[in-house]
Amino acid sequence: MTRIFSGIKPTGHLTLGNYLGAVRRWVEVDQHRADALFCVVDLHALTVDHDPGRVRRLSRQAATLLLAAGLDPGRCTVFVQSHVDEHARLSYLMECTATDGEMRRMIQYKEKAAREQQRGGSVRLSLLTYPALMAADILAYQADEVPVGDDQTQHVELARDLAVRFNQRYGHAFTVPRAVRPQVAARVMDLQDPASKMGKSHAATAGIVYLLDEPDVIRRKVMRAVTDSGSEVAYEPDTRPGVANLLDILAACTGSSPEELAEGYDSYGALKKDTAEAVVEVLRPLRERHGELCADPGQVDRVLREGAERARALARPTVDAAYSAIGLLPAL
Ligand code: AQP
Repeated sequence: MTRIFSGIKPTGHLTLGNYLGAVRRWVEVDQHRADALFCVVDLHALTVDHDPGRVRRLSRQAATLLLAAGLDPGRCTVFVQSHVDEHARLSYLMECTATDGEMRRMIQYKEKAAREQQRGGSVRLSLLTYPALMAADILAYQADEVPVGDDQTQHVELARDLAVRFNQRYGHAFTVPRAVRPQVAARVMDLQDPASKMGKSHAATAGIVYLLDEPDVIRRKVMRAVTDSGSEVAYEPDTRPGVANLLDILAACTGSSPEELAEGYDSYGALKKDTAEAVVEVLRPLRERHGELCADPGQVDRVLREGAERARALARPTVDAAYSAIGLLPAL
């Protein structure tokens, strides 16, 4: 059976981008067709300036939202990365397999390092080695597929390269994974800055729809979305990214194509109104279920405990074998 691994970072409240670009597919497709592991990758949240209490709260919230969105622990494994030591153990072997140049070429590293420096902060070493940990996340489970949005495909490519290199040097240890991207809404853009993706860790929040935003807040954010100077609704992502983003979001929420939708509108106002309502409706059941799960915290605890146990049992033999293959003396 195909094995899938994917993760979500507790660096902020989950957004519509996370949902349309990743989580919805995990729920509707991936957990039904494969042996799927979904992980709150909390170690990755420590690669930039962080508040310990906030990371803990966001980790819990992310896990609860994944269940609220419809991940079913009877069908898939939901767990927290730091609960399974094998991620950090294997990450070191990946650092010993990757080169400094490969890490520095990563677009996300360059962007985030620049952001940290602009803020006057220093760049953590773990930001540079982040892709080694991500490769470990994937390879520890012998994952065949990694469903990700556009922003993460470069990291999955590197994980592939590291798997191939390790296998060639030390004997077959890892499945070589591949990135799988959703057809629609692979990249949801910020409503106020359609040149940037809607990212949960961004400081300016007016263009970001959070999964737990109240319906009226969602409506306000969508109605205030930046569009373009023209007035005719057309799907032209390169020249009119603001309108294209709204059409992509509406298409993802309604299962239509953005080009077809564009033909049905003659004003930005009507497009925004329908987009806002579509987003509110898509998120409504998720918000309700989140409320129910918060009232029963024992249920989330149980899912995370059992998820970590299963993940550990899957990862340990692979990581032990990799330790031995690379030349380390097995513990007695
Ligand atoms: N805007 C987006 N559109 C489509 N997919 C997205 N994803 C994230 N944003 C969008 C996908 O959601 C999954 C989990 O994302 P993540 O936690 O790795 O990244 P993030 O939400 O983008 O978090 P940050 O902290 O805001 O990100 P950065 O690191 O960019 O600062 C992934 O499959 C991702 O592709």
